[in-house]
Amino acid sequence: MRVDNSSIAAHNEKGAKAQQQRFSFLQDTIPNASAIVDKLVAFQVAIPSWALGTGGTRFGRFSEGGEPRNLEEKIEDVGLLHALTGSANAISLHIPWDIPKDAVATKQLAASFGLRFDAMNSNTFQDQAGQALSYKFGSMQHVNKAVRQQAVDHNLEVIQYGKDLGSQSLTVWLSDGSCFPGQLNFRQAFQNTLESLQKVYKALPEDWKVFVEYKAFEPNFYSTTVGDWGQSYLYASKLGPKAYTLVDLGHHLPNANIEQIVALLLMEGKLGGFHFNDSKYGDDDLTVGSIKPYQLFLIFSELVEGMDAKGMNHTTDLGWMIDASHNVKDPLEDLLQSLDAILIAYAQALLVDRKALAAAQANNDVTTCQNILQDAFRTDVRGLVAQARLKAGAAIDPIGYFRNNSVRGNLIKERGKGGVATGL
Ligand SMILES: [Mn+2]
Repeated sequence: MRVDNSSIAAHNEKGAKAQQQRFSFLQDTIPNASAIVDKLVAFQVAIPSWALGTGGTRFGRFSEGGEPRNLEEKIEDVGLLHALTGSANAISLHIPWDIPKDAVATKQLAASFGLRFDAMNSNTFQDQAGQALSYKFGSMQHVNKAVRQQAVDHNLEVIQYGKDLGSQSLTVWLSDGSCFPGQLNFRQAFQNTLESLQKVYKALPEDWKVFVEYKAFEPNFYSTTVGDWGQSYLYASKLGPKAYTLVDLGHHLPNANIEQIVALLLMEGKLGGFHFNDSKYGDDDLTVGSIKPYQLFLIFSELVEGMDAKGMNHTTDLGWMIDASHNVKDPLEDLLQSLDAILIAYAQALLVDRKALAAAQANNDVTTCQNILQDAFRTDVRGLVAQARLKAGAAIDPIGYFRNNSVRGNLIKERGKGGVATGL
């Protein structure tokens, strides 16, 4: 389904007066309110194709109904998110779940919603029907050269699909590792993985980037071959200038200082992008900002400071993506909340008085340092984010629109109750 502009205009008309009051108060109290709104309008986040259906656990899955049944419907759903928020102008595909039958038509469909194709994702963490060799004991790290080559060939195929769609990056997340001590020779596993990644890197088009995503544990529970940012940084450094580390917020051990990791990777020019989500325990795939909003703000604060120090473009110089898959919420509502949380944290980071913070740091005035950050974090910037949506022609209140216009009900009517998105 497509959201028509007139229904958004009708929705906004109802909320216009309250929003105007909210924004004029913010303009009076925040010196650069309009400049922040412009930055929020420009900021875009990619939606992964696998977040559009209800997620599951190994215990069960409870379908929401009206879920996208194919690639075209996934593109429609991201088009819907983009129409309602103005901040989701890209979709990230996963191969083999999203193989386009006709790349030209797929590209045209996406463009009709104002969407482009973000990073392509390969999959060597599960076996596909008819696959010659198994990834049970890893893919790029595998002791058998033929398995490693199969994983390389799959990634080359993913790059080709991406080229056809106009994508410019490949994300490689490997589940490779071991479940028991002694199972793996760590150095050999690293070398095998590096050699495999080098073959993929060689096939990368000139204007592409490859993101090496790390994860501390799961599905392997003793060692992971790309287990943390240090290991990812090693691979990315050895591969070359087109290789970067990708930070997925849920892929750290508990209490990791992610903001510091981000600051150092940025400093070294090796931070490629982000996967947003939140967690209480591990890789819980909860909505970004739902558990630890202050951490999200601190991460954005480092990103803004670090990117400004390097003269980077906030919107285009890093890859921004949500990576979550929800069990108990409507997936589209969850993504609307995610986009909102990301923009709120970004807006708060833009509020930080950098000069005052640098002066307080130089004086070892720890109390003032903390106050400067918390002043920004405790500012209610929701009116700025809503103003950005209004300016972009999107909905002041996306979830309000979604519910009042019975979007899920219409999707169920169109697609049925039992549809399951591919890959879930
Ligand atoms: Mn991820």
